[in-house]
Amino acid sequence: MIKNVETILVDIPTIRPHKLSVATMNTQTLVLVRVVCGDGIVGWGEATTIGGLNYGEESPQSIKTNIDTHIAPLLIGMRASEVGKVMNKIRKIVQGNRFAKCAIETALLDAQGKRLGIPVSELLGGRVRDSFPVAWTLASGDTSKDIAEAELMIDKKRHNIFKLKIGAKPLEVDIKHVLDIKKALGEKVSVRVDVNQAWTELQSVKGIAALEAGGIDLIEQPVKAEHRASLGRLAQRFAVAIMADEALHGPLDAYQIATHSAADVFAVKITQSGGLIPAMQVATIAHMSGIALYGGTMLEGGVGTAASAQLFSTFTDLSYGTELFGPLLLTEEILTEPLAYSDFGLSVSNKPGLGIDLDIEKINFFRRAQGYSDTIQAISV
Ligand code: MUC
Ligand code: MG
Repeated sequence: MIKNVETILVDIPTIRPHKLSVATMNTQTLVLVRVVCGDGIVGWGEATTIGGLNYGEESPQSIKTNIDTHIAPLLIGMRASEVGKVMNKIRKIVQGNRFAKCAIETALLDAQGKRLGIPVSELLGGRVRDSFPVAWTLASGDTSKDIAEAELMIDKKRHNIFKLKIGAKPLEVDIKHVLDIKKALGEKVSVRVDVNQAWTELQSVKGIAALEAGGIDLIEQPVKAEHRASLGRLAQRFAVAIMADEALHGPLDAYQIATHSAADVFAVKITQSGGLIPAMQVATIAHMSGIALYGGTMLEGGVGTAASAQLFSTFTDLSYGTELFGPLLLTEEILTEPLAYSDFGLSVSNKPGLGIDLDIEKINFFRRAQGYSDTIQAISV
């Protein structure tokens, strides 16, 4: 039986300002969800977004409020082992709120994996890989700082795929920035860009032509999410791969984008899809339509990143790799044992559930004071 659902806002500074076209992040607010079950098992979930309401239509505060007020009461007393029934009830009664639903589903799957003694990947049909490449986002806003950062990552064998955040500056400035970085890093690394919807279709035609000629491998969400026909025209016009990110809010969008041939690659994100199961459906639609996959992030901390990793390990195609670097952008680790990054990739835990333990003291230190309870107690299972 589900006994208790708790949401915790944890503010962790980033290692440097992270500049996107929609926001500059100096802190990331993790929304952690802890589900306590009658059999003593505890499941953890996370629903992190980027920059308050800058990126998506859910903020850390709205996720917390909506879980506490509207979703948690639906769960209490239901059988924790019946994950499908619980999520079906939530999806029928609660409109929208994909990020909040993702956190709950993650926590239930973590608990169920622990109950059965198997990793979440095996609840989702089984992993086909134990590790995968992880890209790093260069977003300091300064070309020479970005080059130095990339070189350090290559030396440390941490990353050799780099995504550059552009769209906030004039087109010519952004293009020069990207091509200077590509020239400095050379042929051995993959350089990609994420425009985060900042360009019009005409700007995109100009920008993508220059980026393609300069050897850039992937163009992520150049135009507004709702301008699907534009995205499709760009995908058909250019040989360089065009990826849908913000346009992809779960299986229905995936189906519509696929039927309109409006992208070459999908950035699959568990929160944006509304949970691990809908994200798996997004991937299935991609597989069936010949669309390639990339494992995306909303810059989650250890919990959401571990959950994404469990899911992405089950994808038969992951040809563009992943960007599951969220915990590495933060100054503090909230897991007792950090996720295993090495050899330009991430190894997926094969311990039960998400395969992680949380550092309760650390969480209590960085937890946002909420008026009614400043600390949470460790629960031993
Ligand atoms: C996005 O739009 O893809 C992922 C990596 C990063 O730096 O920002 C996110 C969001
Ligand atoms: Mg993106």
